Amino acid sequence: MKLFATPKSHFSRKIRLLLDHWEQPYQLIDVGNVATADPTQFHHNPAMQVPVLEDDGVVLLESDHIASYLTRKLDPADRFGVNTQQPDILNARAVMNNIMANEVKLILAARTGLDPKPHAYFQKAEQGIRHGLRWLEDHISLFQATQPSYADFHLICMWDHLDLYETVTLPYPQLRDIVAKRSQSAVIRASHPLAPFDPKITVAPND
Ligand SMILES: N[C@@H](CCC(=O)N[C@@H](CS)C(=O)NCC(=O)O)C(=O)O
Repeated sequence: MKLFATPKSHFSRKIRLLLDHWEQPYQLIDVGNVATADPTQFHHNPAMQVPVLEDDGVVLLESDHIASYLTRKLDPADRFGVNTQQPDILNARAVMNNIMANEVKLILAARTGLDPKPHAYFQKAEQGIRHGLRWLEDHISLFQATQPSYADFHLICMWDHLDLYETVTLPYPQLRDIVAKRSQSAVIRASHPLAPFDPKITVAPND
């Protein structure tokens, strides 16, 4: 099983956290700079994004589709609630995906030489992040179950990435507390965006 990703990719970390909790061995392949406009660098994903999963001849794009596929294959009882149909959890996950996508817009604008600040398009993206975070803070009960869930993993990936890039200030004490509590786990810390790729599972591109 191969996961094409980058060490800092928050969308890829959603999958890494599932695989790591299932103790499933996999090769983690760093595709390099995601601003590159060449599908071959992304295992031929025409969207030119990570994560991409390759497993037993199956290639799968899109983090939540990958999570769903892996759950059906490795964890049919779905202990992390990946395939939940609960509207409030699905809404929380949509809000988090939107925050993360907006952050990607802002980061890639800056990385490719465009200052996002004066543009209404990017100002809306930043506002989308702030409104989303406020919505999540106001729906904190969705994250307070005793057992960690895929929604918790998603929150951790989103939060640590925002914190690292300092995209916005983070005055959301309840979200911060949940992430801090969950991050006491070594499994969760192992995929922090600043943690090195585990050499046991890391291979160079093109291997
Ligand atoms: N909807 C996609 C989003 C993936 C995504 O945006 N990944 C980022 C890295 S965290 C990326 O590759 N961005 C490159 C780009 O958007 O051009 C998913 O959930 O897999």
